[in-house]
Amino acid sequence: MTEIQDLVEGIGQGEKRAVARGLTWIERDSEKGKQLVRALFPMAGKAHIVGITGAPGVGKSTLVNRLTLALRNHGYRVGILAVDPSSPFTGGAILGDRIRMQESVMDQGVFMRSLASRGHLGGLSRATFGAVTLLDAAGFDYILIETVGAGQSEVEIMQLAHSTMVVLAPGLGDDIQAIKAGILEIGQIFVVNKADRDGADHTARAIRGMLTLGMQHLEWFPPIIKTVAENGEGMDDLIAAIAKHREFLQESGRLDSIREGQTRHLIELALQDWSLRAMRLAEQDETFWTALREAVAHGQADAADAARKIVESAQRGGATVGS
Ligand SMILES: Nc1nc2c(ncn2[C@@H]2O[C@H](COP(=O)(O)OP(=O)(O)O)[C@@H](O)[C@H]2O)c(=O)[nH]1
Ligand SMILES: [Mg+2]
Repeated sequence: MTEIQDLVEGIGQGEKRAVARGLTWIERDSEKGKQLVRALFPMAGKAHIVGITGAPGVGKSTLVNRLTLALRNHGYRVGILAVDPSSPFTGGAILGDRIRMQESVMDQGVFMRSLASRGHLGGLSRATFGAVTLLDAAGFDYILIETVGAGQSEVEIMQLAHSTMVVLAPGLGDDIQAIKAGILEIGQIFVVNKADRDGADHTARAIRGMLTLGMQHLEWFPPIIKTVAENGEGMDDLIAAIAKHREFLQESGRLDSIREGQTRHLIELALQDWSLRAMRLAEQDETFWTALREAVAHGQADAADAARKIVESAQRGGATVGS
């Protein structure tokens, strides 16, 4: 058995060590990691993927911890990904999160990993896609992805989720600002956390007002759930809201189209890899490459012609002079 087949089998059986090793491959964005994701993808598709986004400090990590405990009490297995491009694995914020997570981490039915950006374009969303696929294939029923939701790759990450939860807290003064910043469109469930503080009802009403204004035409009206993540209040309401949203996705056929979109995404990633490899192969053949480059520079060939020649030569297994 090859190393990858071995790992695929271990992951399929939910072995934590195989899961951890596979995630490391994926996080490095290595060729082996990509092969692994492609091999695991057909095994995935059962988990419910929940995105948790919101400004720093609203209580996302605390909420993820509580939600995880509540889901465990219902007998579900939970995979958690903390995505924060500004905090590398050893960074302070993530470290704090990890300490808070420890209660969950001790449990066999829970797996938690922080993903940090490896610096190259699209690397974070690709790694997250791979990590979600892996946890799904490993049989986790719920996959929770926590992100601050600021940058482009985080928007892409949110598109991976079946249900996106937007978390707000009263008294931050930026409720309306956050709502204006396009967060209405991405949230299918709104959470007003820190409901133990003054102003939670006000925040909930403000969200409801904005939703009512903009979204009468929608088939799914996002519920607004008040929680106190610190003591676990509201977790069962939250679980019920997620279950209801999944039902909606199932009945409306959206669950199938999300899976189709993921399949398309996987093919697109493979295509990007393949075309980049073709490009590198062409560049390694100096004569071929120089001839192509100069032809384009002097207008004797179009860039698209050059691209076609690169693809053709890669199909033949390498660049050859004059082809
Ligand atoms: N009063 C109150 N504080 C909370 C609640 N949930 C979280 N916090 C606190 O808010 C702070 C930020 O929480 P954290 O989970 O790290 O927020 P994140 O940055 O969104 O992940 C921490 O000090 C938490 O203890 C809550 O429901 N009520
Ligand atoms: Mg956090």
